[in-house]
Amino acid sequence: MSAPVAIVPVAIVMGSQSDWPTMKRAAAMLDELGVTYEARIVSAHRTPDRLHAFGKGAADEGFKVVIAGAGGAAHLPGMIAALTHLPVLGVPVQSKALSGQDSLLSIVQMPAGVPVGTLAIGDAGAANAGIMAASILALEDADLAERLKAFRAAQTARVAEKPADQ
Ligand code: RP5
Repeated sequence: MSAPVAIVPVAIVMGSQSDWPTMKRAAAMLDELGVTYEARIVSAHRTPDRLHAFGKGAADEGFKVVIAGAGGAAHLPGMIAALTHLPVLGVPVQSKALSGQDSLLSIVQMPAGVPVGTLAIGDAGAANAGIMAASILALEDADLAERLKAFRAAQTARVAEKPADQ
């Protein structure tokens, strides 16, 4: 008998290899919080069939949350949201030409009925997407909720009351 396949709850998808330095911030947060994920390159424009297959099959694959990052004409998060009922968190990757404002506007301004939870441009947005994915999963996972609380408490404890070297 084969071993049961472990459920991986988070998919991190990105439009290009060039998005990975940003999107690995989401992966690092999920690692820290003990949440498993799978990272894939899915381009809305260069691999449209892969995009369609991923969006249609994400729930059946067992994913609970999708983090989608793209830059420039960043249609990936919105198209995935059009293809699945799963929550989609969109990360605008900082583009060279317009510093990510193009990415942000093409992810955030979705029509009513097809939401994408849009985070900040760049590294902070990717890190927060990881934390937010964990927060969503923690609604049904008490151990993860405790790890999230500990993470937040440790973050608070690291903030000094006074600046160093004054
Ligand atoms: C988008 O185009 C990707 O998400 C990436 O942010 C941007 C540039 O892609 P590359 O030309 O670096 O592959 O589709």
